[in-house]
Amino acid sequence: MKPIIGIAANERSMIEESEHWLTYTPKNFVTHIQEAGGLPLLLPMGALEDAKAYVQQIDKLLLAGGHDVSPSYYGETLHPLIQSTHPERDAFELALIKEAVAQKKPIFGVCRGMQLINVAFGGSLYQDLSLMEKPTLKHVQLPTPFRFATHDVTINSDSQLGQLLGSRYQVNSFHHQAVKDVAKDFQIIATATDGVVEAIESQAFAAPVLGIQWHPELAAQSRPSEQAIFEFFVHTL
Ligand SMILES: [Mn+2]
Repeated sequence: MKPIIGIAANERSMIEESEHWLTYTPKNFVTHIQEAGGLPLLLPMGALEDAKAYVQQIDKLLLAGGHDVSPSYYGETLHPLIQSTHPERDAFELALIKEAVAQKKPIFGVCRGMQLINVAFGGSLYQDLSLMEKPTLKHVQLPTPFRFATHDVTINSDSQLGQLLGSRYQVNSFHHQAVKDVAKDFQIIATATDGVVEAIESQAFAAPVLGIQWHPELAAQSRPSEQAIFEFFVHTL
């Protein structure tokens, strides 16, 4: 049996200013989970009480990138530098996280997914990287294509991620927010050279919870080590 990987879906309008909306996830998540031997299953936003039934259908939960997390979940109001939020997406994905923990199913978050995990368990975020005290690296690497790694990270060599990727690694970068206070019960397991948190994990629950700040789905086609992250998630986490 292939592991069924539930992917929390995003929404967008079909064309600018259109009233016709699409439920979607970036196809790279689908293809790289398939290549890793998993069976991706999209979970559209819906009623919070349905999160339980959705999670019952899956073996593991993937939280993808996209919107900024609504700062009300970590006790702040919207800073002028915050970008697009989607309160319904926040609420539904938080319900999925709660259910995945209750049903003892592993969770993997990418970019926003990692940030939402941190907030879900009591952590906070920088609403924009310019609000960090230290000068930062270029964490929005555009216009450099995302298949290229652009900054270094140091990964805790005791962690499974460190054993998979090595303690010195390079990643792509496409985020304007970052973890501020890490959630209780979580450990920072990867950090950029400017101090930005690039991966967190928790072993405090019945199933592991892992989040990474970079985008393996945008690099896995050309970098085997990034595809290895999907294989680790599908088969090991
Ligand atoms: Mn980065």
